[in-house]
Amino acid sequence: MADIQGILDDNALMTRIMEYLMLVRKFEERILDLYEQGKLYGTTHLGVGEEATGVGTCFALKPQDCVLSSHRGHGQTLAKGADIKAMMAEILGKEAGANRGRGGSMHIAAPASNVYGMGGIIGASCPIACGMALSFKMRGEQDRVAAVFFGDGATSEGAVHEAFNLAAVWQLPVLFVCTNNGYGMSTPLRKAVNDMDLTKRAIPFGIRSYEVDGNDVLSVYATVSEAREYVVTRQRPAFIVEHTYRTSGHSKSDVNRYRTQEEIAEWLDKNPVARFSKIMLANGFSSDELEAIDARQSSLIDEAVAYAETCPDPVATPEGLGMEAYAE
Ligand SMILES: Cc1ncc(C[n+]2csc(CCOP(=O)(O)OP(=O)(O)O)c2C)c(N)n1
Ligand SMILES: [Mg+2]
Repeated sequence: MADIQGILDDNALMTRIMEYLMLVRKFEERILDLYEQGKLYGTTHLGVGEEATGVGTCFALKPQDCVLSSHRGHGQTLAKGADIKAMMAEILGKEAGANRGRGGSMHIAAPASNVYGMGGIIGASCPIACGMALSFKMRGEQDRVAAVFFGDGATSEGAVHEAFNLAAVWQLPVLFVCTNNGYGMSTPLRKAVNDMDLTKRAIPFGIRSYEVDGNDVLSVYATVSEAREYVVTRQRPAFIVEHTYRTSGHSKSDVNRYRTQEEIAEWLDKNPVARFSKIMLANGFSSDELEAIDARQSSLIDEAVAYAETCPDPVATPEGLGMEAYAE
């Protein structure tokens, strides 16, 4: 595994990780708040409790690496560097949004940060990641990977297995990242698969796999760094299973009848943000410093919401219907 001590000794990196864990958590809590005020269209899928997966993974990537997300990708998109104001405006359906307000919570892209979009079709981003990685290979871009996030439920989708096969046969630099939160909507993983060890999904394709405690941001960072190194030096895909849990519901229509309050409480105790705060305190940061980070991140969210709320709504015209559906 890559060097965790090296991260612990890097105060600037530690601070940035904490900033993003807090930013992602606060961003999603505010989205919930805005949703409950009736300010969002459609639904939204929050990853409260899963912050360390997006932050740890995207921090281990390089700026030139491309990311594709699933429906639960706010944290990943933010951590890869997407503009928070453009994201907030998108979620509020505004013309100034990342996708001009046409995509909403589930379809945010930020090409300037090499984030090529979240998406609602489970598993469908995996073949797209293969196409991206193929383009890197054809252009001779050796130090570039396509990282694609998907859930445990998606691992039973044909598209994921087809993408594994293609990536293995064509030796593509794809980092397949499974955020295993134990559920696909209300279906627990134990009822969806015969063998809960998802790393075995990579075996038939000869793909190297890794697994990590997805609530431990430093382990995620170190594991993804190691996997990325393997992908670029060997020019082969890798599969990472990050074990985590969403304490938020599947989406806004989730009434949580499929799991117990005890189970949720148990995972609230493993909350990755609080867990990393303890690591910061044990490594020389003061509670005043943590409070200052917390306040700064709250201000960023306040500014993003204030900005988004004043942005104009998109104007619907017949000519505009196809806009933003295709790249020009
Ligand atoms: C191809 C496809 N099948 C079914 C759905 C409906 N659906 C939306 S989210 C979801 C569960 C996905 O579970 P998982 O992959 O574990 O991701 P998580 O929601 O847990 O992050 C399903 C079945 C869909 N969007 N696309
Ligand atoms: Mg899941």
